[in-house]
Amino acid sequence: MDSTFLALIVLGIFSIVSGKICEVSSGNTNLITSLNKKLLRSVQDESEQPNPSVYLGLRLSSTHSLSLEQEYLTKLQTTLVPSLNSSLSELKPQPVTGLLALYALTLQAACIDPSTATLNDKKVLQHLKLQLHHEKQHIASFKRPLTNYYQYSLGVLSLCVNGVRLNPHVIHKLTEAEKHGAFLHKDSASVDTQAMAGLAFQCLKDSAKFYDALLNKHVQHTLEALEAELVKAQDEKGLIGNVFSTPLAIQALMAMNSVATQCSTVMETLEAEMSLGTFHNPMAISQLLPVLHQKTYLDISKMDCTGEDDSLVLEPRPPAGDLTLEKVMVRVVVESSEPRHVIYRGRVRVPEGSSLHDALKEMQRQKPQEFSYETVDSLWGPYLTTVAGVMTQHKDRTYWQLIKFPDTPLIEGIADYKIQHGDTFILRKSKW
Ligand code: B12
Repeated sequence: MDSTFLALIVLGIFSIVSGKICEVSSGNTNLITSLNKKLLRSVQDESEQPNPSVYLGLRLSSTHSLSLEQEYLTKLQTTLVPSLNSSLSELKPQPVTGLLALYALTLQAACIDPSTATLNDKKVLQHLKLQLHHEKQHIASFKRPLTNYYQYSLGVLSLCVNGVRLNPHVIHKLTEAEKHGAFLHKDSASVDTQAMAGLAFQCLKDSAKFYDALLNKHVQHTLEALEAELVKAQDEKGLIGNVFSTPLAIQALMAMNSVATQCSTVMETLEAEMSLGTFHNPMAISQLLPVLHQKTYLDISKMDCTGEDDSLVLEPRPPAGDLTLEKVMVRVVVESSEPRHVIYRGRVRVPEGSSLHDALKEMQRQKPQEFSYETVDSLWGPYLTTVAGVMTQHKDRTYWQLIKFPDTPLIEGIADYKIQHGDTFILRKSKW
């Protein structure tokens, strides 16, 4: 038999057995280095809040700057520990499932045994188990988690990756949620949540020895359903959901060894988006980098922190040019719900390339009596909470939805969306 033909057969069998690894084309590997450097630059930016997901993105890469990673870990611990301690205090407890899960993964990615780390004198993993218990109780009473199913899945993933046996009832609640189509982002399917749950269920499948046959069967069914949903959602450009959910979805499909993923199409699209600068938010980069390095969050359990490539070096940044930018007009309509009515209508001129956040700041500066807004910090940047004195709250499930007129919801937040000439935005108080 011809040797090339044999090699092709072996490759074919290999990809069927081991699933597909979605790789960047060999001519574009410079895009990976450039994203790694972008993420490393963000950790030096004092105006950015330390973000555990960013640390995971750096750790799951093949090249490192070990000294900068170590510095970032220290910075993360100094900010996260007091904040988690206060959220977990018995006086005024706040649900922090997602952040706690990311913290436990951070410790593991740094090769610090999370089972030895404590918060308020209790083990980190113990806290996480308790958070999931509260989430489960909340679902039993109110038919939805305390936080959301994305964080619930992240919690399950983190405990599982840390080798902890989960309470079967906690797992069962997640299989039920999947079955009843509860993984939503407002009214449509949340690919990010399906992907995070997919990663969690793959980990549970790999830990089958901890659970009984019936639960393992449920886990297997849910995993198959999630794989089918992710594959079905892949569009002609290879995207699953939108450009920001696709990296997590690909991570999940890679972890599942799925053979149905359209790898070359999706990687082509992601490479084009990387070249366009779409991935500039550190959180977005942090969820994409593992894919580019053929890793998933499940690989955190295998990390041993030895013999790592320490060759990632940042060149000095070129000085920013002194550009005089043209000004563009932006219109903002603020709408309240139930009944729907306009509570404010305004316009403002801002330099080209400004963000929606810049425009809101300028509107507030010019007319503080008429227009004001408030934000809270989050891992994705500033999250809009109050507009024109109207507040949204997690407990009543309201939020300010960002819409580009007439009806296109933005897929980025106020600080990331770059204004285009003639943009009109609707800030609509909505229910999720
Ligand atoms: C749940 C969720 C929501 C919920 C949050 C409330 C809830 N149910 O808990 C709701 C439906 C309200 C929501 C709203 C929005 N979301 Co959302 N959301 C998520 C999701 C699935 C999980 C977030 C989470 O819990 N993270 C874990 C915890 C530990 O991190 P955290 O930072 O503390 O979490 C808080 C913030 O992330 C904040 N939040 C949620 N969404 C967004 C979006 C932005 C831009 C910001 C700054 C903050 C933010 O709410 C979280 C809970 O308190 C993520 C998916 C993902 N990959 O992260 C998308 C995601 C973050 N959301 C996204 C978007 C675009 C939005 C909106 C801008 C949509 C819109 N057009 O209005 C709005 C935010 C508008 C605003 N007011 O600033 C994008 C962001 C992409 C990007 N490049 O910025 C993501 C990645 C989904 C996606 N693939 O499109 N979201």
